[in-house]
Amino acid sequence: MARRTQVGIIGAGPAGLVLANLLLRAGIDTVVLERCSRTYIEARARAGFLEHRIVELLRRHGLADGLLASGTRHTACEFRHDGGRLRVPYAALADDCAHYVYPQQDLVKDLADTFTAAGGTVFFAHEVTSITGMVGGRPRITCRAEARATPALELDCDFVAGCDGFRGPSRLTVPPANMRTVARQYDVGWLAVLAQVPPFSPEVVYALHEDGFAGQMPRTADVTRFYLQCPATDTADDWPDDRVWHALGRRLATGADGGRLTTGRILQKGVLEMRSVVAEPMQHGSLFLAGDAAHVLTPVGAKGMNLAIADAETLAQGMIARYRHGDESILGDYSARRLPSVWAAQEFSDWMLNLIHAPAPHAPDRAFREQLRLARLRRLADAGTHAAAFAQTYVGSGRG
Ligand code: RFL
Repeated sequence: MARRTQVGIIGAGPAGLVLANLLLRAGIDTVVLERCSRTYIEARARAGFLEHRIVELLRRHGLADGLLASGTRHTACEFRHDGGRLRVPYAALADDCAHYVYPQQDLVKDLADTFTAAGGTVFFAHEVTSITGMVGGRPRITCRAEARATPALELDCDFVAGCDGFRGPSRLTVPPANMRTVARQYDVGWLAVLAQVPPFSPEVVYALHEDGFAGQMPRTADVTRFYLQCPATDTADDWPDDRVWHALGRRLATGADGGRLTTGRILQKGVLEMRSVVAEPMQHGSLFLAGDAAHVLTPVGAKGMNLAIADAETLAQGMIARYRHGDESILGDYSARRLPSVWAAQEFSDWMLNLIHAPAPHAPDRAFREQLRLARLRRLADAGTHAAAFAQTYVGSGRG
């Protein structure tokens, strides 16, 4: 089956669906191609923290109703270390700007519902297998349908938006000579755990412990995400549920007034590779990358989904200027406009990772790095300009 559209979007994650909604509203014809089923993407639990500026972006475009109605506003986080507890009231330090916690899958569902209700087309269970004609030709996206009886689809378009995540085909289609990939691999893993239990504290808790970092990120009243620093070579099998709960209790120093850690059903458990990658430039001919397709971060600063949505807005502005006024200047500058924010987020995540990660047990500079961590914590405790700068970057109160 052949079809034609103005903008072909690969991927129905936060980046692809925000872009799709903004283009459809502007009267630009667009088709979204998604490898997975609708049921699957609307249940895929990942992120939860939305920065202040991203909540405002979604609100401005009328895409924030669900998150404003059901999300939770977060204004402070806590660092624990060696029996001590440091609460950082970041909203108070950042002009009352706050995070909203709203599960990524709920946002994806809202965005998909809004798009399809407005007449938008998503081909779910269609996997893109090739993208051609990006330079000097007519872009064509080819997909195969999961259902054998459904014919393959060929989509001709003016532009391709590669919003297909880190493992999608878009970035990999670009010859390395035209797009460089800058990466850092951290020598640790994070066991990410999603559990059907209420959070032991209503706020995010980061625990710096000699065994390694542990964290709690509330999601909903009865679902909580936890993280445990672990060797990069570990797998979920190395972490039976009892070991997870024991390590969380010990590292997070729960009990007494540290909060009551409720154990319960573990819904999801897996070791995340701690890696950061940026593709530069984020464009090749008629192909534009947005979100994880162009850059991934460690989950430390909770920035990935936020950057993905900000990319999508800038890309939409560029496409709208191009179709409405023949103005290609924003599209031409897309990469230059987005990369400073991407690198600012990478820098913040790296800084935070060095704050919360315990150095390896046999690292020759372990004692030195431990003292650096404490010095960083003390600077946060002093509610001066350093803490204010942390708060503004953490909550995303500026432009991004
Ligand atoms: P997504 O969400 O990965 O969506 C890409 C979509 O493309 C589809 N796709 C294809 N479709 C068609 N054909 C193909 N060949 C395709 N290949 C792939 C995929 O099925 C998918 O639906 O990318 P997007 O839109 O760029 O969004 C990025 C975010 O998902 C990601 O950055 C965040 O989840 C990262 N992240 C967090 N970010 C935050 O801002 N705040 C957080 O609190 C936060 N917590 C997290 C996170 C990521 C985590 N994991 C699983 C790595 C917590 C975790 C545990």
